[in-house]
Amino acid sequence: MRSYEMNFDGLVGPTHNYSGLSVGNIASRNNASAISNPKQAALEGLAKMKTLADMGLKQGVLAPQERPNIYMLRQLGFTGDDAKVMRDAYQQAPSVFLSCCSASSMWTANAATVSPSADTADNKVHFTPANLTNKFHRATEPEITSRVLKATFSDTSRFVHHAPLPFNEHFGDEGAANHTRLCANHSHSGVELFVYGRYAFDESKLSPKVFPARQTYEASQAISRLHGLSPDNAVFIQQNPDLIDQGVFHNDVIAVGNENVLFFHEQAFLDTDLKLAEIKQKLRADSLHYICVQTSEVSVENAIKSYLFNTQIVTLPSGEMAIIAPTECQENEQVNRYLTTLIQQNTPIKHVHYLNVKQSMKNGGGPACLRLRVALNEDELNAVNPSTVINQLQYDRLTTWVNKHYRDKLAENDLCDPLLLHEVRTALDELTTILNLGSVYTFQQN
Ligand code: SUG
Repeated sequence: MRSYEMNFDGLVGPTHNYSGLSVGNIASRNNASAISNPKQAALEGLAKMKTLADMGLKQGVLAPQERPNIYMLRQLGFTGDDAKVMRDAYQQAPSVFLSCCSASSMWTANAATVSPSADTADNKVHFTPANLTNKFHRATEPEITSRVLKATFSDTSRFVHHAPLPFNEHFGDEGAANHTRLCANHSHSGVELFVYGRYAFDESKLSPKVFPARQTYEASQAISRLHGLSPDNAVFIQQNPDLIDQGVFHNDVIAVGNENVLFFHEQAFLDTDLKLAEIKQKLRADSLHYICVQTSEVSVENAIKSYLFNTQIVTLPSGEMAIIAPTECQENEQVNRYLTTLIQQNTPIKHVHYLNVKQSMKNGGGPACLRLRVALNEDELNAVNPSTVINQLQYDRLTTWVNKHYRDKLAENDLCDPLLLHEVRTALDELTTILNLGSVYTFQQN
């Protein structure tokens, strides 16, 4: 049976804003307090999904979350009606309030880790929502993420949904942003690469000094156990801690894989040669392409600024691969030169497409951050909630929905406008009908 990679992009939520919440993520910190345009952000995201669908790729969408997160603010002691909760929180604890307004669930690379049925012991697709413990604004995502994933992949005979790992930094898990799968092609069992930033239970090991390592070795190991992977189809690699300290807060900022291609910066990992040899030995694929970018070709600074590695490498229906890059890669002289040369070389990557996702990029989220990869065989594909699949009809409906409900300007003090919460709930209520999700939101259940 044929298998495909399907990308599920996060629909940008109506409160998309710049609050500088992510220490270690340079773009997020640099754009703190900038005025955002949620409508443009959501339309850029939808245009990206439509472009990939039009290229003949399987494309889905995952719903955003309800923000401001009134429930969390109440849990933290704010009382009264919703308007009072928002006003008091903004006045008394502005940083906490802003954390409860983030639309960060849009970066679905952090929604979960997914292992395809070709790799797992029970031949089912396994999902573990990421606990995202390192950042408070992100640690509030997993519960609704889990509901959205279950509403998207509801067939329990094919899809297994695990609980997030324990909510503790020892098991800090950032999902697929630190997970790549290599395989001869998607129909074959593969080798899953788990990239972690530190060891939680062994302080003698190397770890970053300036910025946090969000993913632990122990978390990656737990996911691989839960998903029923055998030691033959998992490889654990430590991220270079010096790069985390330079702003590489997830592995997908410095490496990306697709089928038999691993595209990475020479400084991305520790023990690189050893790990590349282990992958080769476990994969047993006839052809494996390691595309290692030298520092002399692209500096780490330019890689971070342009998000060269936060690109998506996709296999086109023709069998050739294309790289989907943010326009920042085109605008960066060194990176543009590199990509122009890359597609002429003897690798499967033959095309480069530039997409504008600037609203997301300003928060440190490139094309690859916006998507969750799910490799599915034809039967599994048919079991996906069809309303979450992007085609012309759903694209048109979602575009109309965004234009109807989203603001085109959001400054910090707009976030405590009680009308905003009303707008968000009205929009999300309508969205659950468009995507046929059922009542996934808490406000729909009360
Ligand atoms: O977790 N930014 C996100 C970006 C996530 C990118 N994802 C991947 N690399 N896969 C983060 O740092 C910024 C929000 C703010 O500052 O308002 C933010 O959460």
